[in-house]
Amino acid sequence: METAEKTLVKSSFLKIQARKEGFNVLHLVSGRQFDVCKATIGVVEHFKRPREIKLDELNPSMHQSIQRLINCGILVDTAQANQETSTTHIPNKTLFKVPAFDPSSSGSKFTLIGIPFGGGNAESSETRKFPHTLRAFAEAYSLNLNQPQRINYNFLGNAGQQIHLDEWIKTQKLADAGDIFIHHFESRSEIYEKITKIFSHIFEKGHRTFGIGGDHSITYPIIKAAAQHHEAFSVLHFDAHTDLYSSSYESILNGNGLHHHGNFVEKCLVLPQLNTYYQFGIRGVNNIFHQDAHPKLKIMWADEVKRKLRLNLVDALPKDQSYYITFDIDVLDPSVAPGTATPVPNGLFFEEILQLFNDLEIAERNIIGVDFVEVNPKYDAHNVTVSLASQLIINFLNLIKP
Ligand SMILES: [Mn+2]
Repeated sequence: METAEKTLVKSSFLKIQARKEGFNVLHLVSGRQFDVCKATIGVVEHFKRPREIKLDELNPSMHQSIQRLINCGILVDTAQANQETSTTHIPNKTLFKVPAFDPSSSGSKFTLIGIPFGGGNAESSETRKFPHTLRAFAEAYSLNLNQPQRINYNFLGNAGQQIHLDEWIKTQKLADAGDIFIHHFESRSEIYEKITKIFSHIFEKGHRTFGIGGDHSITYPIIKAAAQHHEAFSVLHFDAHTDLYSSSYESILNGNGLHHHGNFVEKCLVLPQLNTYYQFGIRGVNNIFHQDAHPKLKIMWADEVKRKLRLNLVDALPKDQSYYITFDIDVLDPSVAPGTATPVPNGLFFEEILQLFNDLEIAERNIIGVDFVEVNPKYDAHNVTVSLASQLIINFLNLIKP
């Protein structure tokens, strides 16, 4: 039997309020609430400073109640205290009512995971609210991806094609890992490291990930995690922008600066595991001087997508390799997706996006992960963009081969 000697400390993420009878403890990381009695609060306060304790020397009822406080995250083992916020927490209601993700499971789950972080985009930090907005929208419309027989696939557009979604649902392989906890005192570098760590654990177990941002800076830490567990892959990047906009003082490639939402692709391009970085939908005056300047970079401009030009680029996508997909909502035309910080006119329309997915044969490819970024609920009147984003996210779940 392992020794039960531990050093425990009260979690620093508790909000304790006195009630008429007893106390209410809100755990700020997990969002869970507990009603407890005065004696329990006494125990919790005893651990205001770290204290050593031998669990098996306690009387059984005290042992049990301390174990319960540990399970609820109210008391923390000091050996793990710095990991308290580097995990995700399953919300009471999961997104699209899919099963909750079990971090100890291995296999081939498609794991939804919210990244409520907008600090990589100075003008649009409110992208951090999208995971919550999406969850609330899905809940309000009772979007349920747990019952395949009830889905009318006509809602997807694209001639109502049911491709892979039924199989994901029937095999119970969709899972919700909840949102990553991000505290406003954490630095950007700490947050990016945390994202890499959390995604790395999921990739390590053989799962696929579906990251829901957040601004586009979250993509590099995810791709970095993917590169730790996949020997070689390419990226399919849908965006109005190349996200290669480093200025001379942003010396990110020298390792002494941090990337942001508009230059993270530069960091991806130097990863040895990255084969080719394909971009689709690039357009507008902010790209007036941009071209395929890097040997790993291939751009299909918005006009080429619309007029089905340069399809040889699509034909050249190798079938025998893995792909990671990153989708910036601003690849769509601002008239259909206004809720984003850096809209660019002459974008793609919904049908054109679906056609492009068809041309790229995404449904037949091995996709290791997807992320969906840059929806800013602040600029989104009447949930137009959130509604379209929900639909596109389900389109992706339908397209990706289990
Ligand atoms: Mn963009």
